[in-house]
Amino acid sequence: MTVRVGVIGTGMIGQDHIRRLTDVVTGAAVTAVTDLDAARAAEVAARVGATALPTGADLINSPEVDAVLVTSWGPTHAEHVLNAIAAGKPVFCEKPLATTAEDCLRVVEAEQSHGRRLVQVGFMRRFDAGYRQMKEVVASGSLGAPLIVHCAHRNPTVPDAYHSAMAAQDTAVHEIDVLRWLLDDEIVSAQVITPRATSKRFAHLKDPQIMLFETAGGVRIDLEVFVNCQYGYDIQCEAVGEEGLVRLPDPAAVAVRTAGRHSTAVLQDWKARFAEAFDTEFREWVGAVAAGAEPTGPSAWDGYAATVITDAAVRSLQTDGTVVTVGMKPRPAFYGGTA
Ligand code: NAD
Ligand code: ISE
Repeated sequence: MTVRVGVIGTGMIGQDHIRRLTDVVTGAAVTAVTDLDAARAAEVAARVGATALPTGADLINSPEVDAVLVTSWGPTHAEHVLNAIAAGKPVFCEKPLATTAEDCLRVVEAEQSHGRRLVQVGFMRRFDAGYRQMKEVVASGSLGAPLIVHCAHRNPTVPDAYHSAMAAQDTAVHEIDVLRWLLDDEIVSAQVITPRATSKRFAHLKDPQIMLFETAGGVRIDLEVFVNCQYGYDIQCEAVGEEGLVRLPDPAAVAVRTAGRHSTAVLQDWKARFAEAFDTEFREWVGAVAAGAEPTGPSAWDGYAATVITDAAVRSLQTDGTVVTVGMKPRPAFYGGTA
């Protein structure tokens, strides 16, 4: 069976996922698209042989659409996801699930009322081969109990529109999701402190930031978010346990020796760094939809948890680094697991 996917939002990541669903993943076809920019939607539709529809609601209710991909702006996600649940269609939503905890809970409640999982949230790191290997090692118990996780999330630069809260909401949110999953543990507090700001930034931005998280099990996480580091897109993660440690591998790159130097290139953006993770994420999602099974990737609950934890980090940033307790609701049995 070919899964007929409708895409809401044909901007940067929407077009990349459309290419992925069209050229990389088997078993899927993009049959409908929509965008507030109708000309852009029409251009993309013509390129892939899809129909351009006026609105997200038209697309969700179209008989040509089996499953929905939401790649519009964050504040619009909840409405489209709720409409997809109402139509009983599987929906893949790029992060964030919603920009407020209240809207995330609305999705969680609607999905539970529907009675089975329909929603997957686009936290792609869970599909990265390196993080998956790290999880196997942590889960095997060979390191003993995890104690500390050291992380860094560095982007070369960000545009003017990026503001200080986005360090948590847009950037650290990936570590927040992947570390809950890696440790199978919940984050219970957040603190954000700011060292001297780099001079290579827009004046309004606090960059870098150091984020400190604590889990229910007592693991301490330190995360450097530095979004104007200049030199490249660099993701580091090292989990220290009682009997050893496990480190995220850097992407494979040839080593060059010339002119008295030995060097390897550093990637420049997240698209290249997580390209294979995105491919795997969509392969597994399409496979589940085609089989009529529930999605196995990050759930609506994970989307809610990520938003509540980033809210706590932003509150800490705005209160000069106070330690903020994460006010998360109890996890419903519907979502299984612990984190
Ligand atoms: P973008 O601005 O390039 O594209 C968004 C598109 O959605 C625009 O064309 C806009 O006109 C359209 N749009 C907005 N609201 C709409 C609506 N209600 N109905 C129809 N079209 C609508 O943005 P982007 O960089 O592609 O980001 C889109 C989403 O993807 C964001 O939520 C962002 O956080 C997420 N994202 C995720 C990752 C990741 O690493 N997983 C990376 C980048 C972006
Ligand atoms: C961007 O929105 C992403 O999601 C990237 O993965 C992240 O590295 C970047 O900092 C964000 O701005």
